[in-house]
Amino acid sequence: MIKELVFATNNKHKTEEVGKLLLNEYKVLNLSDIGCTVDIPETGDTFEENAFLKSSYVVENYQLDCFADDSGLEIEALNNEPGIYSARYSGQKDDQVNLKLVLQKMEGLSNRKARFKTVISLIQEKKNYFFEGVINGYIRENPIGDQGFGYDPIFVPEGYEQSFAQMSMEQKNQISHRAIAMRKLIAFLKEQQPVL
Ligand code: ITT
Repeated sequence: MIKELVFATNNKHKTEEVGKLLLNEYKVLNLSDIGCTVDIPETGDTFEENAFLKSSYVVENYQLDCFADDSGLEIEALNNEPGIYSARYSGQKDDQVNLKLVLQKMEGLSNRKARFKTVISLIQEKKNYFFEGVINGYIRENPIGDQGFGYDPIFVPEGYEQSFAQMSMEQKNQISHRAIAMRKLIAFLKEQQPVL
């Protein structure tokens, strides 16, 4: 029987990406699947703290083992902004508005270096484990592509010509920050249960 694993997220795109990566091993349940409609407060100062706030909320309120990711875009020329504020950089949780604000702040800047980062917190039998994934790239002058979410239309990974938003989910899942962190999580789970 296929096992279930709770992913503490309200973000449907994240659920879909991660669901594809765990396809053969686990059925992924997100917050709405377990009946949690709360937007868990992310009041930490780091990706680690925020990921842990989300996973521990589920453990405390639902008594279920769980993992959560906190992720974001770090732009060198903007002192690593938007970073942990990626989801609400403009003050609104609106991908289009946030992306436009980044482009506006980057106007005329020649250093376009950026990276996407994900930190996953997994809580299993009351113990917390972190897994990290990073992908380097650069910020385009203008958005392109209609796949993915968030800042995907302006992020081009190192060694590629296409933005994340021009890639299929399968392509993005080969290389993305979230996929790198998830592969570490999957390896960890497999080590514990070699039959997987
Ligand atoms: P949950 O907290 O419910 O998981 P969220 O969207 O609020 O969903 P985060 O707090 O981790 O997630 O914020 C991450 C933001 O960073 C996200 O809203 C995007 O704006 C951006 N981001 C993260 N990963 C991304 C990716 O793979 N592609 C594009 N943008 C991404």
